[in-house]
Amino acid sequence: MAGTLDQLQEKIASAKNALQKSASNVAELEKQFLAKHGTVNTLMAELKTLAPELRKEAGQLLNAFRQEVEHVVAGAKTSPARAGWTDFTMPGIKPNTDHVHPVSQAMDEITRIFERIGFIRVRYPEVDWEWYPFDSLNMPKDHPARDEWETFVIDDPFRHFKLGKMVLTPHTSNGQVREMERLKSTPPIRMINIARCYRRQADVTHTEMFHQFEGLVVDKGITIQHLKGTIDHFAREFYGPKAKSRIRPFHFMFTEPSFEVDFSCTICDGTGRVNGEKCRFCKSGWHEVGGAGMVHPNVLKAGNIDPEKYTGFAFGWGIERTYTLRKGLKLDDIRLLYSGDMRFLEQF
Ligand code: FA5
Repeated sequence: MAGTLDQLQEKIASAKNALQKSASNVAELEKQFLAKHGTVNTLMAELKTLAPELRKEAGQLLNAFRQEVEHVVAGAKTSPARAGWTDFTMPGIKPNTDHVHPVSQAMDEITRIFERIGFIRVRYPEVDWEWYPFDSLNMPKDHPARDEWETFVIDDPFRHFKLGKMVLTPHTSNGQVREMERLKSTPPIRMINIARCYRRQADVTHTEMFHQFEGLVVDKGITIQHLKGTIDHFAREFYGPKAKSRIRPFHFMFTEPSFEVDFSCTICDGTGRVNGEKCRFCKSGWHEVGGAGMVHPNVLKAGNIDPEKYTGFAFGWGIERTYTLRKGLKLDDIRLLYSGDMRFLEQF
């Protein structure tokens, strides 16, 4: 019996319905609709049952259906859930893993430089009783020298009657007497203390949170020569073989004598001139990075070490400052280091 166009259209409609509802993967779709005995070919075979004058229109309907099937199968190929497979050769999406922050890189490098010459890396609290950053360092209560450290004080209901108020440590020197206590007041001491510090300061060369590294050496017969030798060693290791250091007289309550420490400029190699003109990075050939000196006898006493038997030196420098003086690292504003701006940080 000859088929009718209506019957064929009904069959195509139910096949389209099955196609839309199908959640099968690519292989199953191809098998069900496009294979030799699949729906498309089965319907095509019905063409022969139609009267010749109906075949042209029926053929167009069937071709449209085939294209719809092919479109659905092509879509399924790009959908991993329907494709049933994954192309592991496709380039992946690069994860934004990034890298270690420049200040952390500097801390690792500084640690290694000092560990190689026998220093031991330690860490002490960033929130500490004022005894450690002040009183134990020969700065009695209410001494005006404390003002220089512009310290954040913690609202602490448990104020210690001997150790005083709690503060955010404004310098790593709070580690000096803590290290003497850790070693039960028994030299030799060779400490490198790297920590965050906090001060009420914010401008292009200061941040409220910054990092310092503090060296402390105490033993019999320690002199300024040991201090200068250590500073020179650090300069060469960190800035390169041509780097030089110099110490200038200064005043700290916890060292006597005290010095400010400068490193030669890495742009003009300490000459102060580039191509006959004044070096625009340093203007003088030198950059100041922090303080140093011979440990004051009162500090040794606060750590229960006999200043008649032992002497020591200490230094404390800013990591951000020390790092940004490296060759090619002209940083107009050190606050950029903590801006979280990836365009800036990705350069390091
Ligand atoms: C001190 O903090 C002394 N404790 C250093 C010291 C240690 C002297 C041991 C003697 C013996 P000063 O306040 O100068 O010193 O700070 C040292 C360095 O820390 C500065 O030269 C600077 O490089 C860095 N620094 C200080 N304040 C800030 C700040 N707000 N932001 C960034 N870096 C800072």
